[in-house]
Amino acid sequence: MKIEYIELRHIRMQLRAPFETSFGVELDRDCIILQLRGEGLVGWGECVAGITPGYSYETTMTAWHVLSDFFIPRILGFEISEVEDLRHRLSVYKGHPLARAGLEMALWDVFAQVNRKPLSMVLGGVQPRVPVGVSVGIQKDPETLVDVVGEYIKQGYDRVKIKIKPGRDVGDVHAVRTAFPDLKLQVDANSAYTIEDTALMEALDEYGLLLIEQPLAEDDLIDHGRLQARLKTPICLDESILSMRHARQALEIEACRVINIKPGRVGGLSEAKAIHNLCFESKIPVWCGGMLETGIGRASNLAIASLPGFTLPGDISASERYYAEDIAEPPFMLNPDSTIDVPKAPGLGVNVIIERLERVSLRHEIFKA
Ligand code: OSB
Ligand code: MG
Repeated sequence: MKIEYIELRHIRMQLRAPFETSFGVELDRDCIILQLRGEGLVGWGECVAGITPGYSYETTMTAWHVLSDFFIPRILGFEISEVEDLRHRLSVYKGHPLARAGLEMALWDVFAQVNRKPLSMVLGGVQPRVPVGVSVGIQKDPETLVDVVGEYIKQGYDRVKIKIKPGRDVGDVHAVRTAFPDLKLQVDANSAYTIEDTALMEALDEYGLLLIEQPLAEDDLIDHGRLQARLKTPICLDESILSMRHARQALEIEACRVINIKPGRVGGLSEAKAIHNLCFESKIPVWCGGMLETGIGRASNLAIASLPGFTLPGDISASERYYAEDIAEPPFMLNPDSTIDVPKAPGLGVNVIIERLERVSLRHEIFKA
């Protein structure tokens, strides 16, 4: 298939509620939506790099630069017959996994449509619906947090993740655990601690948490291994795992017992699948993380989360939890058993509403072969 046309759009979507993590507060969500055309078909991708380098060193602007100046020229006008061709052509460049993954998603969408199959089936998915939870940002105080968590439980979420940071950790966990003794509860520190905080992690270890996500720095597998040896609670790595090799090495030194797979962070769905396969063989449970995606990225997350090793609930919540109006239809709804259905239509299986997309666009650029 010859890649004839690629369009980039920097969009900004207003979040229904501010989302606070250890690296900052987001009031709205920026990302890049990619449209790729070839063989008369249109594929969509979402690059999840945000406006600040808080989660990753990549930002919406660096992703725009790397996509338009380096990645797109490597494939525009070229014959790409499978996703591996794209990966190979981009392999001359280092890093920038979020940018890479956005482009790869659009290509997966087109190829799945060529085969008239839903993306989940093309990836090897087996689950028609996937277990999901909700990721709750840091709130004004622990009382408010308990109210917010209670509201999500009422909506039907049976697993809740709360964000923690120094000063807002054991107290918040204590409050939520006391209010909801049987809740499947987990925490995410987004790398806000160091090995010096081991005593604090040991305190969290007493709350029956499902897992503790990314407590230490992203480039610190060794100390994660030391910390894991001291805890009953599984450590789950997010930011530390950028590739299949990182996953293998993390498991080898027992730096974690669970992995959060985000296709963006690892450079695309292919690498995400490879990490899943490794973990599946090693009996390491995985789950699909989220980056506050629009309906496009959410459809892709549901597709990968349908693979058999995704046994823990993902950070894939209903569309209405994030945005008043999404750019794709139909919206994803929560089932009463805390699951979301995997799209069944060919490709990503969602319809992008162009008029809504244009309304949230800050900038767009078209590249033609
Ligand atoms: O660390 O998992 C994270 C959102 C943005 C950046 C990083 C993270 C998150 C989330 C939100 O936790 C998950 C979601 O999309 O619901
Ligand atoms: Mg995380």
